[in-house]
Amino acid sequence: MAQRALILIDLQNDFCAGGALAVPEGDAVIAIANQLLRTQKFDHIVATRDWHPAGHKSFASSHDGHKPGDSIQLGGLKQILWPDHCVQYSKGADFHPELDAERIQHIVFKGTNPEIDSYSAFFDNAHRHDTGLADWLTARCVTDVFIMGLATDYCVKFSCLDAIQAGFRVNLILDGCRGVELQTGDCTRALLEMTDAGVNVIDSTKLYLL
Ligand code: VGL
Ligand code: ZN
Repeated sequence: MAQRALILIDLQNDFCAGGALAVPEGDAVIAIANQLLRTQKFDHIVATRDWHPAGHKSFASSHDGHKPGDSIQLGGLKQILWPDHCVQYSKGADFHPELDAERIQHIVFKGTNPEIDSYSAFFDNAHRHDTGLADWLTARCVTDVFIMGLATDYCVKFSCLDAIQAGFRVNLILDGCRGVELQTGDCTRALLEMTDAGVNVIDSTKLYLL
């Protein structure tokens, strides 16, 4: 039987208020995640955690003369430099304290290679290292994934695009997402890219009708 998975992207302290890479209104999605976690609508629940070693090359602090928001070339790819965030075992890398994390069955730790960033739940940004998530889902007969979290214009977007490529039916839970919006319009452009690729955009309230 076709199975549904909820995939929660990076619901971690550093992306919420007071965090190192706080996403505007990031905290607002925690309550939505909790409501979804308490429904019986999903057969499987997965969460990602951004999980960088200290000195990760996506950190501006790892590059002399650069500041957060700058772009550089890293391993042949464009890399936006970020403040130090989600450092392994730090408080900032923990799930938000209000997230009802008990029902999460599988956690994907990403961004662990210091040389390359990894926005997607499925692959690093060069598409070389596979996190194994697609296989994990396929082994459980998952055909439909429901994705929400932080941030719309980075980890959520790349996770949705990779999920489409991997052959899943992909639903983006829009009210469960917030974006960094470094440039005005980034979230809108990300949404267009996702819908163009075949992502279905829904609201969490619609899930109760499934
Ligand atoms: C993210 C920037 C850097 C995200 C992670 O979760 O969207 N963005 N690392
Ligand atoms: Zn990161």
